[in-house]
Amino acid sequence: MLDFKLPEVGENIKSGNIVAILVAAGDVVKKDQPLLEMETDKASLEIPSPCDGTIKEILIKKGEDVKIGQVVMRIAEGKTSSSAAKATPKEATQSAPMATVAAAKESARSTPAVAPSQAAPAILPEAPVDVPAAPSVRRFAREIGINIAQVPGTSAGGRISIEDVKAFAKALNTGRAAMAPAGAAAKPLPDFSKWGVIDRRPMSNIRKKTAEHMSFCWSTIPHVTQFDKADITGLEQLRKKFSTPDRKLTVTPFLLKVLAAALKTFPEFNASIDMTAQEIVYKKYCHIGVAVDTDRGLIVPVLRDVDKKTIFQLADELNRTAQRAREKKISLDELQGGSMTVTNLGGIGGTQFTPIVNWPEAAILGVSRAQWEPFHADGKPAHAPRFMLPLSLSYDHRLIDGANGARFLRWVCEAVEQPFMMELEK
Ligand code: CAO
Repeated sequence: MLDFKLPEVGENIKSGNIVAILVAAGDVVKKDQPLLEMETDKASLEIPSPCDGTIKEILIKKGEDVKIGQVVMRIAEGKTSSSAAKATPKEATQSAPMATVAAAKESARSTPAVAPSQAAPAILPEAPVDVPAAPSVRRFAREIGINIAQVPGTSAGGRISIEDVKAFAKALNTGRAAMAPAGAAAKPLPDFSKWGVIDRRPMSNIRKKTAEHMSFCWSTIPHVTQFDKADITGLEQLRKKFSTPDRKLTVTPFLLKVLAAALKTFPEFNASIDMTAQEIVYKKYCHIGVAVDTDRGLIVPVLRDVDKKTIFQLADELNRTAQRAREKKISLDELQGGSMTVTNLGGIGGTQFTPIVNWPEAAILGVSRAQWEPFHADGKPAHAPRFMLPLSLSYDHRLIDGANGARFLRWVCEAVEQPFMMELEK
């Protein structure tokens, strides 16, 4: 008969509150099967059985504060007990839960977070012990295939409730992992007024949607950003030559045209990854989103069939669309169905930036401000300066390999460096 004592569960933890007793007298238990749920002021955890056996007597009650080392159960050890279970009671009771804690910590360190769409009970790591959730909540999350470490807690101190787990699961099921925005809301901010005057204002709808969508894109897509520069000295001459007061011709429509051709050459950039079906969706159309800065925030209307339009047509459509976006005239339909997005911050400034891929697209082209730069051919003294356009391509690394990311961007650079190849009218 083993007098099972409440084992050591961590440094400086002297006692804990029993929140649930998971077995009854007479139950046959296996080694490592949870017997108790206990909460300490540092963590919530399950106390596993040190051996195979039969519970003979339970000496504590739910809600009771129990000291480390106190005998909590009597267990008749079964014949199939492992060597660990046959160790002296002291060794057994002290080593098992510590191993669980250590394993959980190790698991939390070494196992990457499971992507929401991939969450499956079989591959879920044990939640780290410092995730603030009761064992019953952890168990519920485990049972429905949710990694508790990813669930934002909405109770005091970010504690995770069963309702939080359900809300998270619901968000996953509807394909909208609202994890990040909920998490942001869940984590209480400090009281900033302690340090000075503050002003709180409600978020606009655009801000809410942008926050939710950006968090989702950022947490779902493994991003890589590739940087390059295109020599647009020739393009700049062409642009100025054809720009009129009636038709503003900027670098953006040229890039749209080049991107349309690049998407045909590199079909994996005009694709979406479907992790659920384990398939890649290749699109045969070429619709490109353009990020527009409005006084209400960022809007990304999509220009349709960019490959079939001339640069002049694209310039006109871009100007009209940007204007309509700023006048709140863009419909929901116009914001959907993009193959890829271009975001040009060059009119504002900056040397490079790392744009976030606009899910479910696979890539986004960031454009920074073109600048005149000295040009040294073969290490010789500088020739006439060249007008260089910094480009940054962020892409979904699940779908696109780094070498293809570099090839795609180089291709784009070389295409804009040969503006005489571009057909303005066709
Ligand atoms: N380098 C140098 N100059 C540039 C440039 C660049 N990359 N891009 C634009 N310019 C110049 C234009 O030629 C124009 O010059 P002039 O005033 O002398 O005619 C001026 O900057 C303003 O251009 P624009 O930005 O209005 O025009 P556009 O067609 O290139 O861009 C649009 C249209 C809608 C993309 C842009 O107005 C806009 O809203 N950009 C912001 C996008 C944004 O917020 N992105 C962030 C999203 S988060 O990733």
